[in-house]
Amino acid sequence: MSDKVYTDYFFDEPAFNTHDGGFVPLEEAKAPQQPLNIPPLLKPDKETATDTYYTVAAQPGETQFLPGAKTKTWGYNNSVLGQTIVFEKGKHIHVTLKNELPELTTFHWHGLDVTGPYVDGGCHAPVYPGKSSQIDFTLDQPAATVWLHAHPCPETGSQVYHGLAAMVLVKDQVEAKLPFPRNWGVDDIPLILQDRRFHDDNQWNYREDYDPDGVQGPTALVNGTVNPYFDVKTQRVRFRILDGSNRREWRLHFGDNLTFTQVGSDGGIMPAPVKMTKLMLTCAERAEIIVDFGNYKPGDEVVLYADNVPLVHFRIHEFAPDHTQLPEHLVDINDPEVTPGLPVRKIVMSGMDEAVALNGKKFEMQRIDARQKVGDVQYWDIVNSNDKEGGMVHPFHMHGTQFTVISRNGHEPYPNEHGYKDTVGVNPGETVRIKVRFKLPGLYMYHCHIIEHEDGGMMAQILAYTEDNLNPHYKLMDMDTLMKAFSAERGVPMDKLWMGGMESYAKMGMKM
Ligand SMILES: [Cu+2]
Repeated sequence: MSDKVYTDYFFDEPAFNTHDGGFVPLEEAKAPQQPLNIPPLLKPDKETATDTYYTVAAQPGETQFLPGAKTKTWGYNNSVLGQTIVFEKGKHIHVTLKNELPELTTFHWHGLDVTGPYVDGGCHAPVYPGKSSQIDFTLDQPAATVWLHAHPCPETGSQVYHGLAAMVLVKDQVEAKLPFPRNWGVDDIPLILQDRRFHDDNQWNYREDYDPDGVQGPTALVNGTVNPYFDVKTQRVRFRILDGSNRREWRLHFGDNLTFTQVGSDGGIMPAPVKMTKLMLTCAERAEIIVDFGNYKPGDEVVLYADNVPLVHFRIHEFAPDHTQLPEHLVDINDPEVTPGLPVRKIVMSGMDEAVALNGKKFEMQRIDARQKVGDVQYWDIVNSNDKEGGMVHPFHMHGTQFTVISRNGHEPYPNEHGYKDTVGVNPGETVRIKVRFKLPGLYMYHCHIIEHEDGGMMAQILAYTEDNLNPHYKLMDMDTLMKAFSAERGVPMDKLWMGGMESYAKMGMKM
């Protein structure tokens, strides 16, 4: 492994969200320390040599985050967030999606190469309250840390904020042979990073905290734990970090500037490990890092910080010495040649607040914005047209595929961007070139993953087609059907229905 240790966050400092007028800084937790919640692994309903069956239920519940009243929350097979779902590459997976919530939701598999728009679970795949639906797929993608979250446009922000987000692990034989910790809850630890504001009686209030540039709160939650500690009982610990926030980007570092090693990004293990002391994640991005606590002794405490706010306290216990060295090369990344003759596709993310748009338009569920042939490899240039001063980093996310990052304003991508990605933070004034190939036919959304930006219309959809099916027909959701459903479910007349993203359309004089 290269001995170089990177000591910066890579992103352009003037664009950090700390400078934005609407920024809500994290506050140091006042609640007593609690053990870090580890979302348990979901048990399959049934498993055979070739097939695995799961039931994933979106359900309402109550969660004890703080002393006093419990908070009303939603989760997957859990009161908040979810049980962790494990998929094995090559197996045929069957999932029953149950909606036990009072309103419609969708089940989006963020980072999975599955066909859209139904299995992928974006806005066109509603499951109505009290109903369930079935999906099945066979995964052909490398081991990775991905996630499941609700995605009913323009209500994604509110539902994710309510707690509908769960970690999903893809496993394969390549990762299984690498010298990585993989004992779940012991030395293989999820860190789902979110932030919330607790109102009276410890309740969340999405509408009161609504901001078209992203909803934030001053209290950090890690796996739904306020002010967590974790007992370290092995020298090396692997952390699977997910930015599951609606808007917050997380700048992470350990006390003592402890060096750690990033081994994975969104789409799986990186070709080579990267040593660093600082890591910034934008919304929906994942990083797998391995931390070596070998220089500490029982009784020591190591703190993980977000900016300067303590996030997790690692309490060091006795552990057996571990001298495992990571190889210099971890996995091969298949980087296909660009298909000759194709133009570079240009995607412009523009505006702030209610004015956000993608290629000058707001998202429309019934409009297909682009087409690309399955198997073709094309460059996409992702442009953030905001000013360097006063702009935001837009995390650009694609459904249905993992891309590679080619360049940032013509320069090398960041050192930890050489693996597969499905989300990439684009600085104001920057053009990020990515290489895109769809393996499966379908209709796929691509958008900013500041969730209020996507709900506000910074989103579009592309048809990945095959030569023998140039114009597949999909039944797409429409605003009238959606509004009627929410109106009936909430017992609110259509003209009184409030969804955050709709304000962005209304203020721009547009209909969804
Ligand atoms: Cu954005």
